[in-house]
Amino acid sequence: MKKIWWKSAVIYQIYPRSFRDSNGDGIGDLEGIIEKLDYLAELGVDVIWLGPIYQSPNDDNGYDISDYYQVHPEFGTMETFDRLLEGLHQRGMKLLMDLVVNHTSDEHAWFEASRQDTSNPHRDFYFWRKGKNGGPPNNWRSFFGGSAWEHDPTTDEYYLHIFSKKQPDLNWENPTVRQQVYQIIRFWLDKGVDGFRMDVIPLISKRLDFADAHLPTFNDVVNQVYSNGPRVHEFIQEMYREVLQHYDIMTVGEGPGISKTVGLDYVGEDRRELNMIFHLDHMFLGYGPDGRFDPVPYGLAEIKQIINDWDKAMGDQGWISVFMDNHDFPRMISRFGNDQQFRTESAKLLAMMILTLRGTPCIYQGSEIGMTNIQLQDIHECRDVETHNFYREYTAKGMDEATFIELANRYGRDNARTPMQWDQSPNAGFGAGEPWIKVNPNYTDINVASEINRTDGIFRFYQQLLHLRKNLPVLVYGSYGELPQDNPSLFVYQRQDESHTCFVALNFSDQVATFQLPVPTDSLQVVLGNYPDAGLSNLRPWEARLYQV
Ligand code: TEU
Ligand code: CA
Repeated sequence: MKKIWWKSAVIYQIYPRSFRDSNGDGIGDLEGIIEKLDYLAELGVDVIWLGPIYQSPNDDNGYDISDYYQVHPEFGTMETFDRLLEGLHQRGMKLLMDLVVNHTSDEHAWFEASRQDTSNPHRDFYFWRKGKNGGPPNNWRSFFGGSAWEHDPTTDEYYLHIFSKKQPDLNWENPTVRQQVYQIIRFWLDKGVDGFRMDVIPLISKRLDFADAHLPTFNDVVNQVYSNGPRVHEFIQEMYREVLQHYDIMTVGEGPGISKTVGLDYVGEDRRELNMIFHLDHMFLGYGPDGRFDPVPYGLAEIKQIINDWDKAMGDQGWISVFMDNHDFPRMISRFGNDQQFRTESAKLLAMMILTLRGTPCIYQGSEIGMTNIQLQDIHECRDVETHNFYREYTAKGMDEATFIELANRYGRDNARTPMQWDQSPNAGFGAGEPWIKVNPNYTDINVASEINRTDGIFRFYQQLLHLRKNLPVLVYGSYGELPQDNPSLFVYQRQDESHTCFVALNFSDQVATFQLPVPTDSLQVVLGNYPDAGLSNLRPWEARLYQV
C-alpha cells in the first residue's frame, strides 16, 4: 500500500460561521481563525478543512454559492484569506477548501441568466424541464423535503434542485460547465490551497431520463437514483486529468450514496479520481424511510459491521476518512456516547476510536473539548434550512411543534453549528456581538480555557493520541481487524504491521464489561487509557484503552 502524507495526516474541520467572531457581528470569520492558529498547532492537527467561505446568500450557510471567486464579506477579504493560508503554511499545516459544484446558488449570475429565457446561452447550465400533469416533471424529493423541482413562471418550466430550491443543480453534461468548474479549482489551487473536500460529488452525473423513483426509503433513492450516475467517473477522471493531477494536493469526496461496493471506483489507486472518501453509511444509520427526522433504531453492531465491511472493501487499494460527526449531524458524544454522566470518558473513547481506526481521521471543531448537542426551545431558535423545511412539512401534516422540536434537538444539524466555546466570558468568548445561533448554555463548564490546562482533560487526550499517531505508524498503515467479544457493547480491534501489534478496547456502555484479547495479558503494555490506572482489569463504563504488545 502506498505511503503518503494524506494517509498519516489528521484533518480538523472548521465551520467558519461558528468558530470565532473577531469583529463582533455575531458571525465567525477568517480573522477569528487566524487568531486561533496557535491553538490548532498546539492541538497537533495537520490539515484544516474549511467550510465554504465564498459569496453566498446563506440559504444553506454557504453551500449555495453565488460567486466562487469572492470571499463572502462577512468572512473577510481575499487579503484575509491569503493571511490565513500563509499562517497555516508557516505552522506546517495545510488547507482544504470546500468545493461545492453539484449546484450553485439561484443568485449566481449563471442561474440568473439561465432563468431569463429558454434560448439564453446559460439555459443549459442547469436542468430545466416542462411539468407533467400540472406538476413537477417527476416524483423526486429534495434532501430538504418537498419536490426536487421548482416551477419558474418566467419560462413556465421547472428546474432541478436536489437540495434547497435556492440550490439549482449544475448540468455537468454541458462541457462548458465542466470547464468553468475546472477554472474555479485552478484559481484556488494556484493560490496555494492544498486540496478540496468535494461536496456531494457522487451526485454530479444525473440519470437523464428523470424517471420517477419508486423505492422504499429516501436513502435508497440517494443510493440508486441520485448518486453514482452513468458519467460520474468520466467527469471525475476528466477533472483529475485536466486539473488535479498537476498539483501535490489531497482530495476527499463527500459521498452520500457511495456504498462499499462502489467505493473503490472513486478512490482506487489506479482510478486517477480522488484520494479518499467521507462515506456516510454509519452517519445515515437511524434514517427511516423519510430520512433524518423519521428515525429508526440501530446500535453499535451496525456501526461495527459498516466499519468492517468498508475496511475489507478498501483493502490496500483505497482509503477513507474516519469521522463520527461534522456540521451535518448531531455531536458525536450526544449521539454515540453518554453526554451526561460520562461525558469526558465517552468524549475520549470516541477520540480514541477515530484516531486509531484505519483511515485519515477528521476531528470536527469542538470535539476536542467535548462539546455536546444543544436543546433549542422552538423553531425560531433553529437556523438550518433543512430543519425549517421539515418543520413546515411535518407540522402541516399534523405533527405538533413540541414533537418536531424534540426530533430537531436529537437529529438536527444545528446541534453541530453552535458557536465554539472558548471560555467562560459572555457568548463563550466566541465574539462580542449576539451570535447568529444560540450558544450552548453549558459553555460555562465546557470551554477551551478550562479544558486546555487539565492534564486529564479531553484536549490533552486528543493531543496524546495525535502524538501517538506520529510515533506509531501501525496506527496509520497497519492492518485492521475486529476482535469479536461476547458483550455487544464492546468494540475491540487490532492494528498490526510487521513490527507492531496494538489492541484497542472500547466499552460503549454505562456498565463494567469483561473482555478478551488474543494474547497473554503479561505481554501487554497499556499505551493510553481514559481512566487513571488503566490495566487489564474489566473495562469500566465508557473506558477506552490502547495496548501495545
Ligand atoms: O451534505 C450532503 C449530505 O448528503 C449529508 O451531509 C446530509 O444528509 C445533508 O446535509 C442532508 O441531510 C452536503 C453538505 O455537507 C451539507 O452541509 C449541505 O447542506 C449539502 O451537501 C448541500 O450542499
Ligand atoms: Ca465576524
